[in-house]
Formats: sequence, structure tokens, C-alpha cells
Amino acid sequence: GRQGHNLTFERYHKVDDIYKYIDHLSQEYPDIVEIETIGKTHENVPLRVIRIKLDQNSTDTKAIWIDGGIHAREWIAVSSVLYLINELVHNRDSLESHMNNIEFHIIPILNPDGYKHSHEKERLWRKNRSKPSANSCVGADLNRNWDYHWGETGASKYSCAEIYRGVKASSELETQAVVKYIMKNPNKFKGFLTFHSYGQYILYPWGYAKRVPSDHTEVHRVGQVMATAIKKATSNEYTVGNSATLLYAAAGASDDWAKGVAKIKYSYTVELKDTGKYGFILPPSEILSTGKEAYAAVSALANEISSE
Ligand code: ING
Ligand code: ZN
Repeated sequence: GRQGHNLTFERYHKVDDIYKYIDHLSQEYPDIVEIETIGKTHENVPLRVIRIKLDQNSTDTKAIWIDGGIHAREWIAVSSVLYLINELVHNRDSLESHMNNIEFHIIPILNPDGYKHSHEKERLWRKNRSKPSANSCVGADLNRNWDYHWGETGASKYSCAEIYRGVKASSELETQAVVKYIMKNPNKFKGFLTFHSYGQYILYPWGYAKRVPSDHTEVHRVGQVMATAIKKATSNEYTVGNSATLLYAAAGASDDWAKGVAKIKYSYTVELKDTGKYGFILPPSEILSTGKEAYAAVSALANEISSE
């Protein structure tokens, strides 16, 4: 396209277009964007973190982790994180000042193999595309693979299951890449947001059991601040609460790992639109407004974190 990439917020994009957009970012905004390849998938696709720091002179090094597309069929999570990136780089001069002090470490598509499969073969595919052995089914659920109470409630040991936990904790390349990256500098990260769909929830640990962390009062309050910011942006309601209580217990989710192992205080799973009318097959006409919700949540979290 005219701008050196084909990305729009009018439709869902294939992996190649998304990667071209990422390449374009580092060329167009070399002063604020840095790209790092942190690993590769089973199908040899690179996993790239996009680091955005709007004020390079800021000495404040608080960081927020953001990922989308850990589940293949949740396309809106990918496009919303792309929207967020686009907002940060394009409107850098008009954004609220607290956005300047935060480093954003972003992976818009954490499960590109699964996403590709969902685009080309099975729309409702959830897992990645790894194959642990000749007689096993394809795919592990990347949100059951993390090394914190791994394999307990709400995860399956059967490779054919939708919620297959993997052969062991952190068995999957996508999980390993993120763990290695965050654990190089865990203290730097004050927030962790993983975008999913659907349901319109802001969920916080623990997922492994109906238990809440000792600092849940503050974690809940900041979740509520994000929900309020979303409401202000689009008038949509997001419900805030503990994931195991609001949805179901599920061990091995990434937000549990982020809080339990990396010790990132503000760790959330955000379930984007909708509440069930279209579910995973959200029409492309919803991309822009859902992106605005993701941006509102991130900006609210950044504000809380920068003033803490
Ligand atoms: N939902 C999440 C899942 O992995 C979740 C919900 C997150 C449950 C964290 C427990 C802990 O099942 C989707 N849509 O994938
Ligand atoms: Zn999901």
C-alpha cells in the first residue's frame, strides 16, 4: 500500500501482512520503536517483541507487557493490539503525558502458527501447531502451559483436548520465548496484559483455583479503573473480577505465571468483545471500536503504574 504496508482496521489480516507492518514500524519510527526477535514457533515463524518508548529521555524504566493472539481463533485480540501500537506511534504527540514514561513491550500475535491455521483451515482452532510425538494430536493450549501450578485444575493431559496443557510446564516455544524475555529483567515490568476474546471481562489471578492474591484489593481497583476507561471510550461494559470465580478455574494461564513467578503486580487477562452474539466470529466492523477499548485499558493501566 501507499504507506508501505497493507494494514487497515477494516478487516482481519493474515500473518504476512502483520509481519510486514511490524517491519515497517521499525523503519518508519526508528527513534521510538525497537524490534527484537525473541524466539520462533514450531513452524519456524519468528516471534517479535515491539518495544515502544515515546520519551527516549525519560529515565523512568517502568514497563508494561502486552500480548495478543495467544489463542488462534481470537482474531480481535490481534487486531486490537495492532490498533494500540498504531495509536502509540501515530499519535505520539497528542497522547496523555503519562504514556511517555512507560516502556511498552508488545507482541501482537503470540501464536502465529495457530492464527494461520484458523485463517486457512479451521476457523475455531484455539491451540498452537506443535506435535509432541508421532501418535499425538496437534497443538497445545498456550494458556495452559505456563509454569505456575501447571497441570492442576481446568487443563487436560490429553493432547487431543482443546485445553491440552503440553507435555510439561513451558514445553511450548512460544511460552519459552516470553518467559526467557521477561525473566531477563522481571523487576522492570509493572503491568502484564494478555488480550483474548470474548466476554468483556477484565480478569485477574489466580486462575489455578478460586483464590485471590493478597494484594487483590489494589489489583481489583486498577481493573475497575480500566473498565471505567473502556466505558468512557465506547460505553461498553466490562466486568472485573477473579478469573476462576467469574469464569472457571484454569491452571497454567499466563497471567498466573506473570504474577506468581515474574511477580508482576498488575497482571490481567482481558476478554474483549463481544458478550456472545458473534463470539469469536466478531465482524470486522467491530475492529476499530474494540481497538479503542484496548487502548483505553492500556492507557488507564499506564496512568496507574506511572503514578505508583
Ligand atoms: N479465556 C481464558 C482461557 O484461557 C482464563 C480465560 C484466563 C481463565 C486466565 C483462567 C485464567 O480459557 C479464553 N477466551 O481463552
Ligand atoms: Zn483465549
